[in-house]
Amino acid sequence: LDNGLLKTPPMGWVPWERFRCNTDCKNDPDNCISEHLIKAMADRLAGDGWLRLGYKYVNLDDCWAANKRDAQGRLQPNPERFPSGIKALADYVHSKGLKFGIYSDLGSKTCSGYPGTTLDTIETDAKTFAEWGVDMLKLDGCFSNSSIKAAGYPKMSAALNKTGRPIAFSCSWPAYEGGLPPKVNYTLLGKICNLWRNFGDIEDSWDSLFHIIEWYGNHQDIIQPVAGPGRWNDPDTLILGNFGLSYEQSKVQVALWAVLAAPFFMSCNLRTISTEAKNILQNPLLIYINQDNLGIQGKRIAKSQHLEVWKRPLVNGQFAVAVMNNGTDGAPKPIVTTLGLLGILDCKAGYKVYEVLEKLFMGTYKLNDPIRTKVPPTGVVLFFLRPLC
Ligand code: A2G
Repeated sequence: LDNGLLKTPPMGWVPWERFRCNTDCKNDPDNCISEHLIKAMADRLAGDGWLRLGYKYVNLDDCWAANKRDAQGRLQPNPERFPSGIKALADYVHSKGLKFGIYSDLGSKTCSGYPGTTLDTIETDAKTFAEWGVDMLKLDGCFSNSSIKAAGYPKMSAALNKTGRPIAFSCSWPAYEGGLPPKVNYTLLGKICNLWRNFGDIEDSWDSLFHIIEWYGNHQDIIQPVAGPGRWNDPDTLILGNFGLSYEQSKVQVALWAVLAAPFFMSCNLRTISTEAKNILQNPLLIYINQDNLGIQGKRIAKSQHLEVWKRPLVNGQFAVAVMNNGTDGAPKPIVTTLGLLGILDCKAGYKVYEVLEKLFMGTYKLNDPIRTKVPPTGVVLFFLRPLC
């Protein structure tokens, strides 16, 4: 969507994968969906070095709304959990230098059963969000059908534009239509949305993560060309820092998300995140790759039984290359490759090669020099290559 926003993939935090629809503030006050939780995460984003690195959005997901619209037909927050109102919450988030995102659903109800945005409330809701100071809207797709979606997503895009407030627009539309043409029109999505969920929801496991990676690899010829500045494929949130991924598996997610030019939306508890996960997510070279200004989504360029090689071209003739081992065979898999085999041939003088996630300088390589490494089971090696030319 050519609204000047999200020229690089958005970075920030969303509650859904980690906090779900926890509304029990009585028994679980620190973890229920409430202004208290959002403020706490805003404090962490601003205070613990995240914002400085680019993690600037703090978004609501489902379960913020009251069960009924107000007397004027506007969405309103649950009064117990958001006693100060959404405008005050957005102001708080902005006072930290962050941006604020909200969630609605194009349908009669949200996925968790709260009031949705119907075709005849689109204009009202867009106006309400703009008045509240919202910077991003995710519009989900439960409880509606294909024709409502076909009418409603373009209509919301236009309504947001009409508010005059820059509001990034995240569309769940393709995920509800199977993610592929002819049911999904990616050319249209690129015109009306800044990002879109192609596929089902991530869960806190390696199986879920790997399944998503495979979907992006298997359908890359369709989805890779449509991504670019202002329009991104969204494979869902970063789940590292939670319960399901090992250290090596956590590195797989960030490496692949960086190569895929995917949004870096964390969904973990920033108050208790481990130093290990924090160090992975705060790796400056990783973020540099994810945020590359060319905005070209990477592709899987080779696949054998357990190894996959993914490559993303970056500005100034640089590249990122991820080698993933999806096997569970106990020993790290030794690999030998060359720049020539990777198709990185432009600079005959050679390239400096770094391993991003372990922060290693591996040396300078010419086109046929063997590059040797080992890839742990369900693990990854992420190379950054900088030409000497
Ligand atoms: O509703 C859907 O399942 C969403 N999925 C998920 O991300 C979350 O927002 C949830 C809340 O009830 C998609 O947007 C595809």
